[in-house]
Amino acid sequence: MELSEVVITQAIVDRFWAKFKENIEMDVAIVGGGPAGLVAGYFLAKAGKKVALFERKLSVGGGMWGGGMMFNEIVVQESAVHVLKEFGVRHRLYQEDYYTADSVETASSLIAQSTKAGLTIFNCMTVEDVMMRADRLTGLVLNWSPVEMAGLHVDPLAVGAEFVVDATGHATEVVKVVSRKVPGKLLTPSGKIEGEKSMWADKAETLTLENTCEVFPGLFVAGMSANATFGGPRMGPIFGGMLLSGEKVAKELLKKMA
Ligand code: 48F
Repeated sequence: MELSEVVITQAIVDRFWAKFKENIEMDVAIVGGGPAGLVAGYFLAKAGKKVALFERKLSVGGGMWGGGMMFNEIVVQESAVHVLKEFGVRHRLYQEDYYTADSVETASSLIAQSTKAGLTIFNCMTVEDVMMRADRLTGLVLNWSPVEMAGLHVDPLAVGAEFVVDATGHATEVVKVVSRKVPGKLLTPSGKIEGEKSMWADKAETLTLENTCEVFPGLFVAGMSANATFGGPRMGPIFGGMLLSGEKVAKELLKKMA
């Protein structure tokens, strides 16, 4: 049978719109497909929640692919090794408490396992704003990333979510929007974004976990975004805190939605 370009087009359009329509309302919307967002999506989907992740770039995986300075290995401490095991990532002991893993294997495993668990990923979509009611955040405002990149004046679309996770890394993009539009109301010590501090790996790894929480009604922060929001330091290419933060935010959300 001769393959038809028209059928190929119909198949893609039909399947994509079905997928998008299925996620116009969801339990949890995750912004950012780095390690924290992917791990959060995996555990939420595994628990049966309707969860979608929106990523600005063509590829998900965030800052994990390049390891440290493009040396494509990452370091993970003992306390987070169970997450590597959960995702089937091979890892090796380097010295007590320090494990290494191939960053490409880790990123690709997080993507493969989270989608297989039921996480829907929309790439090339940028979250440019949030949907808000009097007392809480109720969803996301989306546009195609090429629209943003070309500076085209095209109105966005909105999707509803019971909860949103800002997993946008150093940029803290969702928190920034909320802070700009509802000034002084974040659940941080100052009510504003405290701002990321310079590198201190040990402190940062502990704080990443502590800072993973609800920062505005309906909005949680995870990963590097949690540290930047609450004024924690950066940590460089040790990724245990990111993995544990994704796991923690999923647990907290499952408690909230129980
Ligand atoms: O930066 P990223 O990997 O965040 P993370 O999960 O992990 C941080 C580490 O990679 C590393 C580190 C720790 O060792 O310090 O930096 O906290 O992934 C964030 C993703 O969010 C996307 C961005 O393209 C990246 O892939 N992103 C950022 N803003 C938006 C967005 C937005 N407005 N809409 C959609 N995606």
